[in-house]
Amino acid sequence: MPDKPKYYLTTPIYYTNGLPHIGHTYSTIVCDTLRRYKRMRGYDAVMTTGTDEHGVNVERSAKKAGVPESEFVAKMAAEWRALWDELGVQGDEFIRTTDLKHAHTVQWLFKQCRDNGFVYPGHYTGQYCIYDNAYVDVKPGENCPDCGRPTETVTEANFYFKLSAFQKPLLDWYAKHPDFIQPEARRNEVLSFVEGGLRDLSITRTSVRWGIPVPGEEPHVFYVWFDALTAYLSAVGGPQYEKTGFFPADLHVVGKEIIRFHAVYWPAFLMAAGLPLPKQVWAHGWLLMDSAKMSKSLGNVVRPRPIVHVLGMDALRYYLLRETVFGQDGNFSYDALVQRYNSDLANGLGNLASRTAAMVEKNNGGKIPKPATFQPQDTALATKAQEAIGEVLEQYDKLGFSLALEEIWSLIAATDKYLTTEHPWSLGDSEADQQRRATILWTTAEVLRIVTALTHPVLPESTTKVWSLLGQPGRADCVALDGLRWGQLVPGTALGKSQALFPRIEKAEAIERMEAMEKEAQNAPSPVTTPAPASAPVASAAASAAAAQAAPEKIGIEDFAKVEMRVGQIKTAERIVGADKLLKLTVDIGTEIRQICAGIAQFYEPEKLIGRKVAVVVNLAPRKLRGVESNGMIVAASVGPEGRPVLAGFPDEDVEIGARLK
Ligand code: ME8
Repeated sequence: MPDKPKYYLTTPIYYTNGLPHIGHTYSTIVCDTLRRYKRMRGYDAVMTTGTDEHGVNVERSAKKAGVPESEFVAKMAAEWRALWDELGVQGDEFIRTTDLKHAHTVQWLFKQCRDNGFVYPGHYTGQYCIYDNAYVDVKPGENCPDCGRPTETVTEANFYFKLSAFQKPLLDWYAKHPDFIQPEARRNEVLSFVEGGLRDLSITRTSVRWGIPVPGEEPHVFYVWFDALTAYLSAVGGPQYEKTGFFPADLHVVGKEIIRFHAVYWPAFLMAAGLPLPKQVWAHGWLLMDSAKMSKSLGNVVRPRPIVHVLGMDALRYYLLRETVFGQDGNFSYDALVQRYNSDLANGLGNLASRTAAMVEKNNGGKIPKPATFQPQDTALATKAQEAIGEVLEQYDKLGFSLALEEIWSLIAATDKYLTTEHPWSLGDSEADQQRRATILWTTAEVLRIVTALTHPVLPESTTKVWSLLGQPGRADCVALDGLRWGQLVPGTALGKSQALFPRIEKAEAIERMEAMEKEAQNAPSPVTTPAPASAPVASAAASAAAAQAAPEKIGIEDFAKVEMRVGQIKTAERIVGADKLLKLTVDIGTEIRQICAGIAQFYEPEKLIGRKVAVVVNLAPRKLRGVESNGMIVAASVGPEGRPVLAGFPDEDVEIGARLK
């Protein structure tokens, strides 16, 4: 038997500094539906989803939760995973960017790009908050948007990726592959961005600790996007991708705000490394809440769990795919959700299934009847169903989920109408009536079988029940859609057990319950609140490498022992031109004289510092502040709302230079 064709698709790799809302759910459900669909079309389809776990935001969130980063991300990733399970998502690979295999792939990709001459060392200049240890997106002179304290213009050493070299190759690629970026509007947006010229991209950081180390170049860690995009490769074999045969991806599904990363940076990295490019990047629109993008930062999010608890997972899947045209923005409303549930699922599919089963039970002893002579109205419904198969598959192929579902529900509506017109319940016991009823019931059950198979990728839970209710062999997900035809329902098949599908629900009550649960979820403590026990396993070697440098709020003595602090004596102190808050010091730490920059210039006169004994962290990785190397840190208290630094010192005794602080 020939091998099945392979199909590889991906969701974005979601940030772990928050929990999923239904915007994230949307992308994931789209991919899960497509993966199920492709499998039913005979593909060996594989889907990757996962969590993007590095970077300053995770550092901060972990700090806020009072746990080490490795523990924070492990708990958050477990939450994301559990939710996808509850939504019936069958991701084949859940990649975490703290997985060791991922770290190796990122390091390998970097080496390929570097060996091919597309990486060079340089410096990055930006506004840096010395209190939060992070670059912030503000102009020189502006304060940190997070803590409100002054920022510094800082220059740090970085490795740059020669993105500028890929302007022409990318434009050539887009021209040769007109379907590479979808939809059209996003393609145009990317084209004009690339045509406008590409600037080289800084792909490492020395100001961030929580990241994948650049081998041999510590303290450099990879920029989160170089790290996260590579997850698509590490999930399917990494450097050995040829062995799995799934790389490059057939489809990357992303939200429209991250199209540039996927349609410009990612293909450029791959070209630089000599790797094949994905076939397509599809950017869908946003779920809006009150006309604004649903997002954690705006606080206007709706979570999937309350909806799943009240209406079931299929209801949410159906609503998301039916209500929004793929590629466009769509507004979320509880009202429309319950409306869809009652009209399309309870009264539509659910009602058709239960009344068909009840009629077959009552009139034919629970066995699919044998049809007699088909009348034109039976044949008309058969034709509609047969045509629907073709149309629905075509729409699924184009990611036209809402149109596919519209087509299926139009078939359900036609069948309801057919039953109303043919009213099999009012036929009598004569031979002719029995035969007519058998024909109508077989026809109705056959529509239901086709509808069930076509809807399965979207409604996996309920269609599995309908499939067994119809007594069909195998599982609904094993149906070969390519072989689905009108007329395959075998008379005499015994119906299976009837199970509740979509019980009708009162709209106001459903909304009230979902809103109450949403409120509860918003007020619930974060899933990550307790400090890690000393023996807590770290997420991975990559995480532990980074965690070794991290400083959680509560740590064991062995962690504290990693910080080496010594008594130092300031030998020289001078201001730095252009950096009015920084002083450049040379400090004797007993074994050597170190150059250290300290953000104390506004509070200490340089001359008065000479000879002063201070506490120095001596094993900090060196970094550049305003282009000046700083090799260690002077310990100071941060006093008052403006964070005035007060140097720690030893007024009681003349301590020896180089003595260790324990
Ligand atoms: O951007 N409507 O992660 P993220 C529709 N880690 N989709 C939405 C949405 C909304 N209101 N809000 C979020 C990142 N999404 C990076 C990705 S990939 C290598 C790295 C979906 O957690 C949408 O797919 O911010 C969007 O692109 C993604 O979640 C962003 O997730």
